[in-house]
Amino acid sequence: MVLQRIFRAVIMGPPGSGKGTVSERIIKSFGLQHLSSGDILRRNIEAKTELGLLLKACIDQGQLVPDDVMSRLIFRDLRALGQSSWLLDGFPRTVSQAEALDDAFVVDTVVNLDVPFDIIKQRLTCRWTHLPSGRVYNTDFNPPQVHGFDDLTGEPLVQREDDLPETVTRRLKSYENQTEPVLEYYRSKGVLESFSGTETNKIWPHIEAFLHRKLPSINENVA
Ligand code: G5P
Ligand code: MG
Repeated sequence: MVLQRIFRAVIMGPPGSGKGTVSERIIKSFGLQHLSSGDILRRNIEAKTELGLLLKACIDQGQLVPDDVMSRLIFRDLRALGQSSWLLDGFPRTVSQAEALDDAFVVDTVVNLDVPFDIIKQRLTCRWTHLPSGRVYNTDFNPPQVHGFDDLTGEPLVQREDDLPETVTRRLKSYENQTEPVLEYYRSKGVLESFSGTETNKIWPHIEAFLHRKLPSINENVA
């Protein structure tokens, strides 16, 4: 599908709800640019800068990175995308981040993945990630063709340190306290669309149909 007008979307959901997995499908079907806050942070950590050390400390403890640091990093990358349509994954995660985003860009829609916490805990213990691209695998759900290696590049996969069970519990707590209010923020603006379920393959057709309905109406507005 070729977009005729700039379309800006956010994907939200608890840690491990499938934001990265669903984002991959959205960008493939709808051609949006994908920006993941977690991937940006992990690339900074890989670069072993002073900032990277601070970020690693927050992430390993299952805490959010301070709003000003996160916003600075994400807005720099968003500006670099210019007039493209994009899908933002993992940002905003606090009401103050949502307000900062609203000041800078119009968000057309927010897709929220509503997946039970017990399902999430199970999934994250089996996740393997290709750090340079952010591609995710799962030994049960979507295993790589060769165990431990990325399908496209053949490079090694790693398990994220913040996927340790006690860190996952802390991440879920910080989601409840700091990120759930963002859902209310977007609900009151009338742009939130929630999709509930325990399996990505069952949720996906609903998201795809929703975005197909949403995008033509945006194109018509331009005509
Ligand atoms: P991240 O990197 O944004 P989280 O915690 O929001 O991390 P995460 O862990 O990346 O989210 P996800 O993207 O929602 O999860 O889920 P995913 O990777 O697609 O799927 C999880 C696993 O389940 C994968 O193995 C996948 O294959 C599998 N899976 C998917 N669907 C199914 C299914 O149907 N069945 C099964 N069995 N498996 C499935 O953020 C990391 C940290 O960075 C900081 C915070 O410290 C955060 O904790 N951070 C921020 N701090 C401040 N502000 C922000 N805006 C920040 N953004 C990030
Ligand atoms: Mg992710």
